[in-house]
Amino acid sequence: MPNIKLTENDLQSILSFSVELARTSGALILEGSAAIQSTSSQSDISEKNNSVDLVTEYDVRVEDLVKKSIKEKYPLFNFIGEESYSSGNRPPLTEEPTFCVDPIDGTTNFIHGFPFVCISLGLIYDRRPVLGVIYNPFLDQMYTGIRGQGSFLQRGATASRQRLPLASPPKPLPSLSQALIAVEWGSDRRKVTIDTKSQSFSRLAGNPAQGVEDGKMAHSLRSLGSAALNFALVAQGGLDIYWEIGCWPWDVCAGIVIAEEAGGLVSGSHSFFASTSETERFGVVTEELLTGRKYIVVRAIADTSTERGIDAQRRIIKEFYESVQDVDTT
Ligand code: LIP
Repeated sequence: MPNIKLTENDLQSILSFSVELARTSGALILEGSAAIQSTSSQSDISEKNNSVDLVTEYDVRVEDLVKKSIKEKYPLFNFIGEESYSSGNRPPLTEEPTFCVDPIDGTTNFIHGFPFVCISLGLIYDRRPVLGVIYNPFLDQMYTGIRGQGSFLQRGATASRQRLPLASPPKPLPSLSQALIAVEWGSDRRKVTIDTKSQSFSRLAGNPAQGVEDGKMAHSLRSLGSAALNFALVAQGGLDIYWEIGCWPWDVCAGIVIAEEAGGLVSGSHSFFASTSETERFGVVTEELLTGRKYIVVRAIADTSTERGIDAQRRIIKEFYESVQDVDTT
C-alpha cells in the first residue's frame, strides 16, 4: 500500500494544479511552434532511435518546466517523463503517487505544424492510472479525468466543460464495418513491422467483395500521430477504436483514465486480451498493461435489450484482434 494516502479531494486539487500546469506548458508549446515555423534551420530538432523518432529542445524545456513545478508542489511524488527516461532517468514504478508525463505528445506533428499536439499529464497511484490531463494548445481543448469522478472536455478556457462521451447515450457499434479506427505507423520502420501493419490496415479498410480477403471495410482509418489525443477522441466518441503497438506509458497514462471514465474499455496485446477477456480482469488496467506498449481502446457502447455495452466492447475487440496481426516492439 502507498505510504502517501490520496483522497478524492486530494485528486481534485491535483487536477486543478495539473490543468493550470498544462495551460502554462501549452503556452510554451505554442511559443516553440512559432519558433520552429519561423526558421528554416533544423538545429533544435534531434533524432532518438532513427530519423522519424524526433525530439526538439521544446520537448526538453516543457518537461523541465513540468518536472520543476511538480517537485515544488508535490515534492514526495515520483516522476516518469519521456525525455527524462530517454536521458537514462528510469526509476522503478512504486505504489507511491507518480506523475507520468509526455511533455509534447505528437512531436512529429509539432515539428510540421500539424495541430494535433498535446501535453499529457498522467498520475499513477498504487500502480494504476488514476488521473489524466491532456491539453492541445493549438485547438485549446482540455481533456480531464479522475478515476471514479468522470471525464470532461473543455473547449476554450472560458467555456463550460462537457461530460464525456459527448453522445448520450453512446451509439451502438454493430461491427468493425461501422467503425472509425485510429492506427499509427509509429517510429519502428523495420520491414517486418511495416509489412505486418500494412497488411493489418489493408484488412481493416478493404472490401471483401472486391478482392480483399477477410476485409472489414471499416468506415475509415485515421493516424493522428498522438496516442494521447487518440485516447481522448475515443473518450469523446469521435473515434470508435484506437490500436497501437510501440508507444509508451507516458503516451497513454492520462488517456487511459480519460477514456475509461468516459465508458471506454482498455485492453492490451492479443495475448493480454485473450487471457483476460472472459475473466473479471477484462478492462482492468494493470501495471503489466500500462507498461506493455501494446494498447487497444474501444469507446463507450450503450447497453441494448440484447447485449450489454461491455459485451459489445469485448465482441468488437475480438473481431479486431482476429483481423490484425501482432508484431514485436523494439
Ligand atoms: C508519439 C505517440 C504516437 C506514436 C509516435 C510517437 P511522441 O509520441 O504519441 O502514438 O505513433 O511514434 O511515439 O514521440 O510524439 O511523444
